[in-house]
Amino acid sequence: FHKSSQAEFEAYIDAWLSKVTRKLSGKVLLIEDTESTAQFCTRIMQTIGLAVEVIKSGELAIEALARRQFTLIVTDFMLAGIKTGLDVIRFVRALEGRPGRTPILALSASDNTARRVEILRAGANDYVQKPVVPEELEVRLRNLITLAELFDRLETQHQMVKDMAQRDRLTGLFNRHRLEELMPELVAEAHKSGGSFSLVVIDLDHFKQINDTYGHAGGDQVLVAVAAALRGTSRPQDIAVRYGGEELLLVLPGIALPQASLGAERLRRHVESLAPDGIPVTCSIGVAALKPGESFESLFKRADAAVYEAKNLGRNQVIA
Ligand code: GH3
Ligand code: MG
Ligand code: MG
Ligand code: MG
Ligand code: MG
Repeated sequence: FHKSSQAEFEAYIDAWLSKVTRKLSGKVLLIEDTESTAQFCTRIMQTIGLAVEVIKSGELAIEALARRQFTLIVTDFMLAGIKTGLDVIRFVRALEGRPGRTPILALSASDNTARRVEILRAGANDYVQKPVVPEELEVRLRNLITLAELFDRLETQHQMVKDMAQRDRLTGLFNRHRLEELMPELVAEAHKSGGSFSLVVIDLDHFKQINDTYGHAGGDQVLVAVAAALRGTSRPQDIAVRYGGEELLLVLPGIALPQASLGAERLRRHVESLAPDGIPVTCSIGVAALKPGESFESLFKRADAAVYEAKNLGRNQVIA
């Protein structure tokens, strides 16, 4: 094709384009110093839907790759300048770690097996022998992009699973497991900085009665509404947790006891005014602030004891 006439090439591309089933999308960085090869490969890649940026030297490619993300990298071995395609591959893989996110397709002019092995070992995912045959370039690009898409989807799902494992399904608040994961570091930080640190424990009043009167679904609605109220009053650095059935908790880094008590009282009044689905609900709240050297367990015991006291004093109140 390199030697055939432009008209023949156009006809070939047209015929081939009509056979391409799924167009790809994304931006390719093509690192190629030979003008004719660069143009040829660009044309093929654009035909299957890819945007292409051409860079002729390894030095400039490394500069671009340090600043920008590409869907895929296609690189020649010998380039304009001192750095080779191998240097570019090593740079990308050092930057991203292994296995890298960005697929790399190497172009090789020689049929030197040792060099191909070196390039693949450095982190290239595949290679195409020059002169480039359009169908081969297309199918190898397609495979690499499909794999990269699967990798992305896997990562998204992994993130979702991780997120689900640390949250309560009903309320979306963090669960007790996540609380236990977070507390040691946060408490140690508070001790180190000498900053304030408060804990608010909230227990819904007569919740069993709510369930008995309005059904389990009614009780669930109440929990969801109170959890939303909790989230609504908290800052980004606060940690709202569903600790148990109808026991919620708010960790307030940097907040001293008086301020935490005021916040708790505001929350208590807000819950009292909620009446989700017409269901009257109140809560009893215990507040405690971390003492020097105190463990989270000890802080929790004190806040929980305050809840117990609030219950004994008639419920729907804050004890600090
Ligand atoms: P008190 O004012 O002393 O706290 O009384 P209470 O009834 O709220 O406390 P108790 O601990 O006796 O009952 C808590 C109830 O919460 C019992 C349980 O069935 C209910 N519960 C726990 N988790 C859920 C849930 O996810 N949904 C619903 N609807 N109810 C729940
Ligand atoms: Mg070259
Ligand atoms: Mg109880
Ligand atoms: Mg209760
Ligand atoms: Mg309870």
